Amino acid sequence: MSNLKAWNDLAAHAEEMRDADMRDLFAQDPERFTDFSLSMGPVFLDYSKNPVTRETMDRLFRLAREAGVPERMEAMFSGERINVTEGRSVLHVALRDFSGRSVYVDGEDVLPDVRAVYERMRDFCDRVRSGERRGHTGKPVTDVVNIGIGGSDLGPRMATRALEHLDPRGPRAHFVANVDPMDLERTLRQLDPERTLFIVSSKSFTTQETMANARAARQWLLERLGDESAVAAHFVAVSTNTKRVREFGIDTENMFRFWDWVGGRFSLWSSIGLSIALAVGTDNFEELLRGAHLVDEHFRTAPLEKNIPAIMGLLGVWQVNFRGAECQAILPYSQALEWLPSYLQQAEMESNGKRATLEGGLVGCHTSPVIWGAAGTNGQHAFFQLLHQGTRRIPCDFIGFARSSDFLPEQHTLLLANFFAQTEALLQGRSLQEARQELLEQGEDEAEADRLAPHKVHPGNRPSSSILLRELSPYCLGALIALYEHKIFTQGAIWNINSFDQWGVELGKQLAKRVLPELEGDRTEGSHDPSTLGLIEVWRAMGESDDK
Ligand code: G6Q
Repeated sequence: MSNLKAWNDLAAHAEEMRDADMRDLFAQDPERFTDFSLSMGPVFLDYSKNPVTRETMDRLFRLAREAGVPERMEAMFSGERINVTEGRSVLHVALRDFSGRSVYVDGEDVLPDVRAVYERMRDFCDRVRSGERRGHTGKPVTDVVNIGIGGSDLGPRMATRALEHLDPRGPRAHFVANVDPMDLERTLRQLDPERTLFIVSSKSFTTQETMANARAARQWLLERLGDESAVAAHFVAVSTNTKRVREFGIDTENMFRFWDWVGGRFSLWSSIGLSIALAVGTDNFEELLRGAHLVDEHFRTAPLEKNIPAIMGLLGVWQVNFRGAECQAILPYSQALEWLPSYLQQAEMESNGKRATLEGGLVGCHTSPVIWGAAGTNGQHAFFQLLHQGTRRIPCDFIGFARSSDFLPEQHTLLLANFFAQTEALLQGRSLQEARQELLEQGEDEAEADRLAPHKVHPGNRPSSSILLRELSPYCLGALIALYEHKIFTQGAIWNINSFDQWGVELGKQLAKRVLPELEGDRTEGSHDPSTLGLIEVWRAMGESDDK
């Protein structure tokens, strides 16, 4: 992409913009907020607090066109195998397609199969939730445990935590991911085996952590219910791998399928979302899909100039490649979205943390920034210090819901006051003179004001985007997640990388398999680097010693 004309034009423009101050840009242009904001359905994006001008945006739109973003988007929606390293289509959008169109993979419409699985899922969830489908001893299900990791954990976990307040009568959802036995132990400790349903969620059904936790959970259940036939009532599987599910001992009657064209980190819309549907109900789950579909249609049809996810992607490219940003903060002003930063960390960094181009060359520019964040207002009392006064300028996404719930609505207003005030403070900052004046007004003498004022300077001119959604509903949440999915898509297309494979994750899976037999045995092979070899030896010694 650095050989594209638009890329070089942007580089030249970035030089001109190097010292641009957003406060001046606002002062010069009374229409700035109107021109640099967009609304679509329940979504509103304000990107006016980014260091861009009309010219910047025009050049970014040209870059998107030269890089072929619209064509790539069409290739995705039409089922082409755009995941070229795994030879797969990328069709999570098909899972939430309510348009009535067909979606073809190898000449076959996939939607009838999608609907059939979805109907089975609906029927199953409705029967569990109504108490019709019970446990082995006849008791209704009160607790659901999703055992999965990565994409088979973070999506369902994030969405369930965001929405579970909608149906307090639904079963409680628990999530076990880590192979650290503490994760499973802490969860099982709270559960009654007669009332617990385990969902083993794994696309491959070979993932070490998930299989270990699933085996241990089955053992726990058998020890308590004492009957092999209890497994059928208490275990279901979500996977693409029927053979492995059968080998594990789960009847495929109790299996919910999905397809290789659904990437792990994009799979919450598939039967991987079973825990969401069980916790909040199938109508709410469908609303989640509908919200995402709204954004899919927008992404596919809106011109780039009005296309919210495309603009989010382009702003990121501007920040990373032309303004030197190394990370991106995700700041949901919603406790319900506390898992969103972790979820987006995977979605963005696993998708676009790549250095090989589609053709196998080196990408030649930075790709995904480091994604991190936490729910506001908690973050304000922790790392916001660095956002305001640190040496780096970190682009921030502020996310909030306009409407409050019925519980303490005035406190919701307080939450949003913080949201808006933070974006303003990042923009406006506080000058040395202002800081000094304030100190004098507080009664400090001149010398003390001079001494303290530099510590109170906030440089301001720090970038943020604000996403305001109408309310914390499944529909709005679905829309929000899809916005980020398509932002990621846009950036991957511009960087000319494959956003849909994850070879870096695969390596970890292989390496652990190699080390395990050595730890289980009593000999360490010489085939490690000296540090790894040393660590294994120290581990053995520590384990065997009686020292405190
Ligand atoms: C996601 C990744 C990865 C994956 C996990 C779990 O896109 O591929 O996070 O979801 O490694 O894999 P399984 O679902 O196959 O257990």
